[in-house]
Amino acid sequence: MPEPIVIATWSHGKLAARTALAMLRQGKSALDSVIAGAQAVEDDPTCQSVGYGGIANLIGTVSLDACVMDGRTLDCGSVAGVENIRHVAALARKVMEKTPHIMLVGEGARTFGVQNGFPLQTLSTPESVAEWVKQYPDQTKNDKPVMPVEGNHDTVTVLALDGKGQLGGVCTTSGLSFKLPGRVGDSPIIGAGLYVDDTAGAAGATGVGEEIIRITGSFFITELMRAGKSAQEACEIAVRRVNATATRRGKHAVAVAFLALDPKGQPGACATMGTKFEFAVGRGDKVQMMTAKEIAAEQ
Ligand code: SD4
Repeated sequence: MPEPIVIATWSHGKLAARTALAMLRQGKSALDSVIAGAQAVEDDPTCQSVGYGGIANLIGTVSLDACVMDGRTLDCGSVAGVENIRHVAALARKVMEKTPHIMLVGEGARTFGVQNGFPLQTLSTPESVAEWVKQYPDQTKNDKPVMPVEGNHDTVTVLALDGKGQLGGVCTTSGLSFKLPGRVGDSPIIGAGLYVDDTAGAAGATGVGEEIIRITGSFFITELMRAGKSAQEACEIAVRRVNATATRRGKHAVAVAFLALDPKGQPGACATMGTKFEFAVGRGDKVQMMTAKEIAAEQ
């Protein structure tokens, strides 16, 4: 039986990884564990990029995206542009379990949530409103989203391998700060923000979603692992593809990072240059913060 492992993006990934690791160690499934981990961050108002207290869009509304995927069955579910529901990872799971569909958006997703017992609430906190006002004091002078700067992109993407050798993954986010109303990034898009297949591996993303969607980042990494690349090599190739794509389009480097786990639980990570990417790794009885360089050195 494999040793369970969980990896989760950014510093608040530590809370997600701690929550998920405790469950994995009790024999819970990868999918149950990662969703509980993501939900702990959705509940944390100090995390201003996920769930309750998430940063608002251009017009000051918090609008959440999430998806989940089960590596055993390839079952997946997703919600996008959801307002007033905090636990969007659990909502994405409900879409997966209770509907013949994969993705629900906007008002439809919210109505489905209400029908399934998810409470409606404001997702803004005094702190998140103050942050929005501070960063974007005069919206009347701007008609384009302000592109993210370091620290403004903090999706929680959690990948785990459980004791039965099954993989599960989740992404949950308020998306890019100051996004246009209706904008959806990579996080709820199966294959872009997340892809999980026990027979190949699991991959997830964070950063500027447009560039992740452009290369179908997570599916790309998973298929590279299927073709024999390690999780680390696959993440590095995907980052090179992001860079090459940006160069070809005459753009400067963009902030994107990937995490991956192979079917045996070997992790990989890579980020574009200048992205101060860190992530939590939970294995044994410990959760530690690591960088892509540190995980690469372990290989
Ligand atoms: C998005 N990828 O909406 C998300 C933002 C993000 O870390 O990852 N932040 O494009």
